[in-house]
Amino acid sequence: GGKDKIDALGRLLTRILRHMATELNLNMRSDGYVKVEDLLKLNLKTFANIPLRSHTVDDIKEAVRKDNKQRFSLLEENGMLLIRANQGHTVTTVESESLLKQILSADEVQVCVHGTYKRNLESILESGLKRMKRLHVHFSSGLPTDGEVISGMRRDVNILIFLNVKKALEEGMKLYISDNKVILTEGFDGVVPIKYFEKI
Ligand code: HQG
Repeated sequence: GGKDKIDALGRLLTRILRHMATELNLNMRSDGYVKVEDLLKLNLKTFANIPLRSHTVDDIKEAVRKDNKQRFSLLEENGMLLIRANQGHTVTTVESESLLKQILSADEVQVCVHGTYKRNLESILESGLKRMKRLHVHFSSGLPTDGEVISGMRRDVNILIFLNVKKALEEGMKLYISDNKVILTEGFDGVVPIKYFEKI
């Protein structure tokens, strides 16, 4: 039905806007925005097996509006509609400073928590939190209550690692916040060392 179609479109948009811009030769700005009209010309199908080309601008707007983690932003500029993913990128076209707002004081942050899994804990305690394939390590700026969906961590995580924001900022770690309130950092060379963990 219509919901599945939009859900499938949203998932494809996530993949394209976070991971595929380079290989698709998509013109992406340093703040992550691409033209919706360029997107709609791509020769790809959603997992509902519907060609991207048969979707409309209104479908895109609906996918953005209905996304449960507010993964996307729309921008109208010079009569042109642009779209971006708010976080989660692996493509190096985007720059932290253009995509995100820098956090300058610990007072701006109530909670900063990374969600992960027991199977990763030993390795994390050995080598710190790594950004892995992404440009940033992801943290949520709030805690999930009653299985509620929250941007910045997956629903099924079973380990929470809290960041000492004050110490991280004091020692020069750059922290950023995305439009959907995910806290992001490159750490130091892609790693958040364990001395910045507050509690687990
Ligand atoms: C783990 C989803 C072993 C890390 C979520 C995570 C988030 C280590 C995985 C967003 C490690 C990386 C990002 C180490 C980190 N040893 N494991 N040293 N350091 N890890 O997908 O944070 O639904 O790149 O804990 O909700 O899981 O896609 O990051 O388990 O917001 O919008 O390595 O993706 O959002 O996995 O998820 P990821 P993530 P969306």
